[in-house]
Amino acid sequence: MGFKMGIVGLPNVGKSTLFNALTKTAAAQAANFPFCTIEPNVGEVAVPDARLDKLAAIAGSKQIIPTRMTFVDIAGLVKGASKGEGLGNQFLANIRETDAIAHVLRCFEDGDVTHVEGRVDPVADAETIDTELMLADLESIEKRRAGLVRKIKGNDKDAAQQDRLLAAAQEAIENGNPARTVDVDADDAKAWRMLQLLTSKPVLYVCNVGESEAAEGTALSAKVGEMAAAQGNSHVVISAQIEEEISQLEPEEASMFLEEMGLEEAGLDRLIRAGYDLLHLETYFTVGPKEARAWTIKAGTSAPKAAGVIHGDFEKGFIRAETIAYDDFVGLGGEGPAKEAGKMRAEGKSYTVKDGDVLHFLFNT
Ligand SMILES: Nc1nc2c(ncn2[C@@H]2O[C@H](COP(=O)(O)OP(=O)(O)O)[C@@H](O)[C@H]2O)c(=O)[nH]1
Ligand SMILES: [Mg+2]
Repeated sequence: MGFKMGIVGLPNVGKSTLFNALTKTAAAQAANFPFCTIEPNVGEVAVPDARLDKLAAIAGSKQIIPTRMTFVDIAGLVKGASKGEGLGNQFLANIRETDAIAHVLRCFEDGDVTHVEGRVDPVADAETIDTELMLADLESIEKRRAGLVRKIKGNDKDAAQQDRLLAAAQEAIENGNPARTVDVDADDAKAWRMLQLLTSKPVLYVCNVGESEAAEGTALSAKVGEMAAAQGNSHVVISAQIEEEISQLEPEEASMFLEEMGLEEAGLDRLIRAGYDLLHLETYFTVGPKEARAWTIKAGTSAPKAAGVIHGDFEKGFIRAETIAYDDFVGLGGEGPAKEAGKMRAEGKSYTVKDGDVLHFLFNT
């Protein structure tokens, strides 16, 4: 499946610093995982999950393979981007392809680092970027609606549906609200997603604070928090610079460093998990002596579709999923004891996979 988060924000707010730290730390943490930077600005990171290590320890798995998320460092967003300033349309195309947005806001004061607007004001910065994205959406909505007129006259149902959804987005944006504020019926959800509107993507604000401020946050990051809450979005407080330093340390050194800074865990772990929550993602596991592996699904995914994440053939030939809940697997001490205790369930096609399920799929080839 592969979920993708775009890192956006004004220039010089710390996007690349964060992206580099993110990918380096993930590479170091997931020693077993063939980490890759796909392109200079695209990286896959392991999703930290302590449950996977526990399962592997119980089953004596030789290899641990975490599930992954993709991050993209999207440069070129400046005021006027929707009119082609900066990298203009190129960055817009990059954002379209993501599932969600991590919006980095500069909350650190540093006279040596130029702010494009000459002042540090994360709430105003957020508005600048949101405005550009809304303008870009508006332009594409108008173009697309014009292109649909003829099809609608020809009674094309899909075109009518698209137009209805585009009209709803247009109305929201014209009132100053991003497309994500539109209530979409379940029947329209797929068509809505296919529209790929920039402001329909879920967003998470990332407050980049100074090194000494990561534990407590600052007055500026608190303001961002208020703004996010008012919008129904979430935010995380991170110091990109600390994260970069951590990414260069050995794991033991890193935990000592975190303690010194008064931090419980690396901000990157929080960021990745927040992204996971934002996208309503869940994890199921496959566990055996060879490997323990985590797989990502959307909440509410059926067993055959979950099997399809591993391989299309698993979905096509799905027979059933032998299922053990995570708590049973760990509480009873593994697959054998769980089975003896009657905690291994045979689940069919209509089963909705639950977060933490340990699954074994049976399928026809
Ligand atoms: N003081 C300070 N400088 C930072 C921090 N994060 C990034 N920078 C600096 O800000 C500049 C721009 O950072 P960069 O990550 O390239 O920003 P981007 O344009 O958003 O990708 C670089 O010189 C960074 O070293 C931070 O938390 N504190
Ligand atoms: Mg950059």
